Order: sequence, then C-alpha cells, then structure tokens
Amino acid sequence: MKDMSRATFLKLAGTALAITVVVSLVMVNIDWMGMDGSTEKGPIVTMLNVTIVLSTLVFSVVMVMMVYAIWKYRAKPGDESDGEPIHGNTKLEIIWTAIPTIIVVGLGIYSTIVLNDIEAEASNQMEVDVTAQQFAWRFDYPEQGVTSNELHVPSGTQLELHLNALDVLHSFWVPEWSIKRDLVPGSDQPAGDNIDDVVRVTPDVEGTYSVICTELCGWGHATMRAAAVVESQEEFDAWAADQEKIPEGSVSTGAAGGKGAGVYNDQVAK
Ligand SMILES: [Cu+2]
Repeated sequence: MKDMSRATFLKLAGTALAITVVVSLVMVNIDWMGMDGSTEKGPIVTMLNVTIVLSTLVFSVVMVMMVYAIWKYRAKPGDESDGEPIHGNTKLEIIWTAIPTIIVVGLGIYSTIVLNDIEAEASNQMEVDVTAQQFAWRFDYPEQGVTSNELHVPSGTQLELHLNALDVLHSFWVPEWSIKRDLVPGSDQPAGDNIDDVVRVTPDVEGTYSVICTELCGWGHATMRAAAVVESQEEFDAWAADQEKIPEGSVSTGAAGGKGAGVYNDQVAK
C-alpha cells in the first residue's frame, strides 16, 4: 500500500465503483422474486436490491485489488528469490474489518425494521389455521367455521396463518407472496407455546397461486401442493358459505387447536 500513489489508488477505486454500478444495474434488473402478489413483497424486494448492491461493492473492491496485486507484484522472468517478509498493515486491516462490520450491522438493523413493518398486525385480519401432513394441506377458518383443502382468501385482507404439522416438518410457501415459514409438529400443544407458528401476509392481487411445501418432508414432498385462490370479498363469502363445516366438537388443529386432527386425517390424505 505504501508504494501506491494517490493517482493509482483513485484509478483502482474508480474501477471498483464502475464495476459496482454496472454489475448492480444488471443484477437489480433481473426479476429474481417473480410476480408481486402481496403488500409485504415490495419492502422485501427493495431490501434484496440493497443487499445486492452492497454485495456487489464488496465483490468489486476485492476483485480489483486482487487482479491489481497479481499483475503489479508478479515475479519478473528469472526471478527465483523469496518474497519480501511482510508483517501486515494495521491501517488496512482496521479498514477491511470496520467497513464489512458497518455493512452487516446496518443490514441487520434495516432487516429488523422491514420485518417489524411487514409483520405488524393490521386492523382487518382473518385467521386461517394451516395444517400440513405428508403430503397434503388443510385450511380451517375458525371465524367462518369451515374447512377446505384449498386456501381461499379475500384480496387485501391480512391473513394470520396459524401453522401446525401432524407428522414431520413442512414449510408454507406461496412464491408470489414472498412469505415462507415452517410448520412444526407440536405447535398446537401446550409445550409448543414458544414455537413461532404465526405468519402474517396480505395477498393483494386476485388470481390462483400454489401453496408449496418447501421443506423436504418425504417421498411425496414434490407433490405437496394446494391451490391458493385470492378473490374479492364477495367471491370469498360465497365460497365460504359453500364449504364443509368444521364438525361439532372438533377443534381446529392450527396453533389454537387441540385434538381434531384425527378426524380429518383420512380425508386429507385421500
Ligand atoms: Cu414437503
């Protein structure tokens, strides 16, 4: 570093910056996350883009310095001597420790803010108890008193999904909503109180999507899908009126529930 002139330093910094801009522009414009189907997705995609730009900056600085060092300090032809014994550079080490630390801590604070924001409870909420088992889904609507193998939801309403699994770990994922959370066996038991089994999401684009199990759960894992239908409030009400009622005495098996699981097992497993 001590034999690097100010002009060289500025040239290298400029190169790293230029690479950052070009690579960032390409990466940010690739549609990594697919269609935007929930109000939560916007802030998540923005955060992904910020992360991409910062990662690109680190990548560019490292690459430029490495390529420069390989070229600048290469051995002259016929030079068989040992390299200079170098002890290190305290100033440089402080800099390359401090900058990544600031980036990581900053991203930590930023993601906490985004998470608190997208998980905030809205005034219009609807609870759905989601139960997963090899290899099927069941959705119970305690407010409507109905049960279904399809997830129907009114557009623009925040869903409070209570997740539970009957056998092994599963994971709830609708790609267009950008929400993913594990379903853990025992979430509905008293001892499961400290399992984080609630996830909130607000689908806001009408259409039919797929609930996908995204935790390898057995041989039938790849087939473990259910329709997720986002529709108007009227369509949803009409659909709910048509559904099978949750049987008397059966407690829904979402996080709030207890025993009812057995009642449905055969029906859900087909
Ligand atoms: Cu699975």
